[in-house]
Amino acid sequence: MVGFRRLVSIAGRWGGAVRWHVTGTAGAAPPKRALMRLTLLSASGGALLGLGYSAYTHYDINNTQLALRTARGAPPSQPDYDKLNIVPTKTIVGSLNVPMELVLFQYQTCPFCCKVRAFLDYNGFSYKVVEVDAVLRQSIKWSKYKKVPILLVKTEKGYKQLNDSTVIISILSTYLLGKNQDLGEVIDCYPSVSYVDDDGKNKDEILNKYFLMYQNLPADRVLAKLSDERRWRKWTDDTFVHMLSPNVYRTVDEALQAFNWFANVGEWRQHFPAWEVSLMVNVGAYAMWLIGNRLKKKHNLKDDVRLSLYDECNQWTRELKRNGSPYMGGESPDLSDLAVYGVLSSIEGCDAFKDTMDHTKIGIWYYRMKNHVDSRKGTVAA
Ligand SMILES: N[C@@H](CCC(=O)N[C@@H](CS)C(=O)NCC(=O)O)C(=O)O
Repeated sequence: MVGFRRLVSIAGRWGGAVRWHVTGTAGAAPPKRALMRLTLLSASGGALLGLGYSAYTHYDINNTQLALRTARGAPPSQPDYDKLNIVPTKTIVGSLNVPMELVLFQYQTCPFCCKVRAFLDYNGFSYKVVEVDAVLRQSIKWSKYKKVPILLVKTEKGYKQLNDSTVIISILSTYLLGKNQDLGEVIDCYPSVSYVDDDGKNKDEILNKYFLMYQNLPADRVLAKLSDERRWRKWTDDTFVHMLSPNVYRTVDEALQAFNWFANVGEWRQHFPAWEVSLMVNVGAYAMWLIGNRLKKKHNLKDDVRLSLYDECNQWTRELKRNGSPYMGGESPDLSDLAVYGVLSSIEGCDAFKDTMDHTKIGIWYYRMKNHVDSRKGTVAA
């Protein structure tokens, strides 16, 4: 669920074309030692953030260092994480043994947060959850980044704040690929680049956010799989997720039903004052119905928005069939399976979800995924 306070601006931002330039401090020192051979694997560069970067098929070390300089040129000021008064609303216990403590700041039914939880649960991470109130957003007041999910990670070296679902998943996946890695060094592989968008606004973006970092170049067969995985992760963020709002908020009644479900699964009545819950449900539903209509046009959904949702689900299941395996990742889910599953799970209590299960074949894969995620099938033994 997207906090409605900012919805109009978010709607305006999503999918917008951007003009960009690299900013940074010239001559800043390159990283003392390369954590890894930063192999940004062969990419469909044109797809990368839609920045018109189609000429790139391979990123090399020089390119990456340019970006690293950018990130190091102007280090953002950090809040004093130790002084934050973090009051978790839930604790999830998995059996993955990693030397870090995680706190996820989230909205329970935000598709991006669901995507992160699907990843964390599947891999057996233990983590605390802070349910953020969508109106006042008190619990993330300390953060300059104002969206959820935010993952705060505490290691023996201190705190790291990870923003953006895709970034969180790529960083933790890269972390899991290596043994005894330093999280800070993994994070350094995902530098932020500043650019100015078409509206003249300053933006920060992590250009390689769909890439995992390997210490050794994987075999060609694996490279091809990784490229597919990135493509479908990106499709989830750029296309699939945009099917949700116009469908869930198709009518005022459906929007109200959705918000009541959000209130239940997010346990809003336990965590937030009654006035705020009532505001979120009633005003939120109405606002989202209006915005859902705008998003329908913006993302060129069909008149009957359900048909667009079914089309995208069918595209996914067709590809699974073509793959000839239960998951896009083969015999076990990969990050694209987790992304699509996570996003779709965010509307599980809505009519749109039920209709999708009735009118498409995605349910077979979906419930297989649910079983895997809920039983933490991806947990790697210590
Ligand atoms: N690209 C981000 C998008 C996150 C996002 O848009 N989150 C929404 C909630 S679904 C948000 O926090 N919006 C700001 C607000 O609610 O004020 C990600 O993948 O994490």
